[in-house]
Amino acid sequence: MTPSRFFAFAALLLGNLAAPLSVSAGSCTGGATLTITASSDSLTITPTAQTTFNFGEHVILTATASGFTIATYSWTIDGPTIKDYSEDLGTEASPPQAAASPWTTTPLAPSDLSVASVGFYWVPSAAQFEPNNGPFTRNVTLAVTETGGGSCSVTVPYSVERNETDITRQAEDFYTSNHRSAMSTNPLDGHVVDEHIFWHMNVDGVTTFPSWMHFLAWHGEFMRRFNLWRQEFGYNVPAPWYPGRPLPSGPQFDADAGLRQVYVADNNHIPTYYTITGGSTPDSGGQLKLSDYTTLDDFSNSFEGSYHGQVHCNIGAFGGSFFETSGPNFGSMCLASSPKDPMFWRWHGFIDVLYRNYCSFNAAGCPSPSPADPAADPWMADNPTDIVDNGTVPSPGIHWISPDVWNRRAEVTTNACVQPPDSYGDLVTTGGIVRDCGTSADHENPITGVTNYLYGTLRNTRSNSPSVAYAEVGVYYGLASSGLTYPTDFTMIPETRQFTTLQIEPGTTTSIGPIPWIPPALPPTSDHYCLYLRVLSVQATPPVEGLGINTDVANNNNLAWRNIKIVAPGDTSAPSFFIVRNIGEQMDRLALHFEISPELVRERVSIRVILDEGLISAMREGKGRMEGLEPEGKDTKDGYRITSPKAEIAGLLLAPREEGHVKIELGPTKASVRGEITITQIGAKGVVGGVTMLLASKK
Ligand SMILES: [Cu+2]
Repeated sequence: MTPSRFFAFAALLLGNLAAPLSVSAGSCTGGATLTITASSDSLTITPTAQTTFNFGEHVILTATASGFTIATYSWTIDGPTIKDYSEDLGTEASPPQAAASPWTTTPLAPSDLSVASVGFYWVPSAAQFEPNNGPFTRNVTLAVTETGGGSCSVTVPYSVERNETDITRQAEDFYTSNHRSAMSTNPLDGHVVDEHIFWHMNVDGVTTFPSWMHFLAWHGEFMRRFNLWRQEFGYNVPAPWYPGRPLPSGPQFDADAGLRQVYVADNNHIPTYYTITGGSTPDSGGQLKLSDYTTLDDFSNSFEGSYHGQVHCNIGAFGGSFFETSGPNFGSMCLASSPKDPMFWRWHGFIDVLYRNYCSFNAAGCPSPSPADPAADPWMADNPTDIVDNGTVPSPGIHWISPDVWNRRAEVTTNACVQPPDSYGDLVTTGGIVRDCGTSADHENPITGVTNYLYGTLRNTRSNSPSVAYAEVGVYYGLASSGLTYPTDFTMIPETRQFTTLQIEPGTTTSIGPIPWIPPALPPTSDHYCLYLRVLSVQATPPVEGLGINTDVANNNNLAWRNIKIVAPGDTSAPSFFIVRNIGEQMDRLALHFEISPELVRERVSIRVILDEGLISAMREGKGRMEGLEPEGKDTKDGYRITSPKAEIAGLLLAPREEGHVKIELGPTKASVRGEITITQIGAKGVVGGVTMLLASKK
């Protein structure tokens, strides 16, 4: 049969059958037949015949003849292909190696293509990387010569793909099952699992091994080796996952349900002593933040047996023995066979981020660090103009109206916020995913004594800023005041770990949070909390603070500040309160500027400003004056009515840290009225801070 006639025959076969035959025969002279059997031994002990293969799945092609004897073989396989690869790190070598063995691949040699059976892997062409997952057709042609003369050939099309639906045919399944030892009776127990089990059985905790084999360094190598494999076969490198977020779900993330537990993200927040910001709860050695661990061993010894193991066993089913290589719990995240579970690689991705964070603080103590991430510039906006300016410093305008943090009284439960679906329909909670939990327009004034939820926006839109591997945002609250100093006037919300976010890609802006918090009761002289946010990443220059928060927030795009009170319009708007405070080191004559937005001026909204006795006497001592305000009555206790869109009380003489209280009363307004009152405190050195009262239907 000539090749062209065979193609017609094959096309007929394909047209008649839904799937191509796994065993494909060609006719040769005299009624003899030549057959190709395609099979794989990646997931089974005995090779299983199939016609669709995955990238990363071992393919075995075997020729058989009936009615004649084959003298010579010549295989032509549509590429690209590799004959084999080595994922072995060399962990089991004795004596131990000074470094991990390199990743290598081997091409098919001419001699491999002239025998009865050929084993290899299909690898993608440049156009066949994720998200182009196929199926792609790859033809195999076998041409043989017959003993005693004559020749014949057969061409068979096969499909190669990345599976998007079957949890047993994902990258992890092939990677961890391939290269099974000859003795193994469990088809899913490949070299990768064996090497991981060997490490836990023989290396873990033995400090005489070279530094690359210690817990954090070795697992970093182990993970990067899988990433090289994935790149070879066109699978995306998996994003790390922070265990304080829900488990992602979908074929790329799921394991057999029997190997998993119900996962509770809130039980797996990162202990604050492993964060950059730190917290108030010490680790057993007294450490409050990551940089407090004097040596890498101090960090590693604390981390491995506690948080590391806890997350493993909060995902994976209990039972079985830790080192088992088969059995019902083989592949559980709670056993040494955990690399079978896709979440192993996402969890260790996060662990490697913490390792990189630690090594950035203590490079000298990290002899085998994971490669450091390049400098980046994650930021939060100070005001709407700052967004237009894309975070250029110093930011213009007023700085206490950040649109990038807001409070909700209930958690946002939409998929877009919690677990956005990716192009596979997977619900993703790993890094690299843009979340949408709303905007500052959703802000609700916090209610004291009950759990509220803070959300925020984190931006990675600065030019030349690469992917941010890890960022955390420390959130602090202070009593509403136009004069605030960080850290003196602020309390840290201990749940800053919920603003931990991973792999923010260049050019993306994502929601962060929630941070659950219970606002404490307010004293009568304040009616809301001011929020101060600090974005920290080892890839970014830490904020430079100390010039007062107004200057600091203007000069650092990784600082943000929100001092906004939402006032509901209507007949009975409750009064607002805030603190005026001298945060300087000298006596100062402070001024308060009032700016009324045009909507409120047009509606002739009555605004009354009442100073407490301390501020009345401060004004007297400072020879103060007022502009755009008129006394409401004969007594100073009756306060002053604002009569102009711009008003000022100047000359409030206050000693350092001295403070007084201001009350603002709004007269009746139509429910539809919107607008704002911006109050700015000005000292000898310029703007100190401020409070904005926003008329909105939400309160
Ligand atoms: Cu682990």
